[in-house]
Amino acid sequence: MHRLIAGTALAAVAGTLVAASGHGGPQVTADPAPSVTQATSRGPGDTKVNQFVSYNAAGKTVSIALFAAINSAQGGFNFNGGSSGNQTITVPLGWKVHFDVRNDDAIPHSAIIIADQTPVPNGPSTPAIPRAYTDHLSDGLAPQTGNDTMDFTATPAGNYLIACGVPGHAPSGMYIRFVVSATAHVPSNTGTIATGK
Ligand SMILES: [Cu+2]
Repeated sequence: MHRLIAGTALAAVAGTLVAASGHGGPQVTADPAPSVTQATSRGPGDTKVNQFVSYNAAGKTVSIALFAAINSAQGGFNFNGGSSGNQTITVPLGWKVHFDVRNDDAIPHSAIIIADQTPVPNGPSTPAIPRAYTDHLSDGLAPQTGNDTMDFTATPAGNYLIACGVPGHAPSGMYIRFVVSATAHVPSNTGTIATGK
């Protein structure tokens, strides 16, 4: 009940902000300000954090579109514009997580969630959360058309990395941060995020 009340209040605030500023959508920037204030209503019960992340608070589900090499940041070695750990996706502990992973690049890429570690492994192959990795982990999803999904429950709480499993890519900067939080009430996405798709 607490979450429902908070969500309704935030939606009302977001609607007021959109109406006042005159633009029709959320702004995705590198600004680390709480992205939940940019949330706009997406559908019954759904809240959009930004163009990549949306969630259903009542159902405790979050859907994340993850694009490999969405732009030229870090020479293409990025996820949704983030690289070398400069972007963080946070989800509440116990929520159901759905990733739709797409490779926009001319070379193969993949994705896997691993424990936060330094240095990042050359060819990460051990998921820290069961089922949190794509097909073609080492040889990569096909250039430009490759995609796969990852569906898992966000547990245990902790700090993780979303890294490319193709050897050499993660050390080249192809990783962002993923946090399973025991205290967050809703998902968030902060740091360096692509402004368009
Ligand atoms: Cu890669």
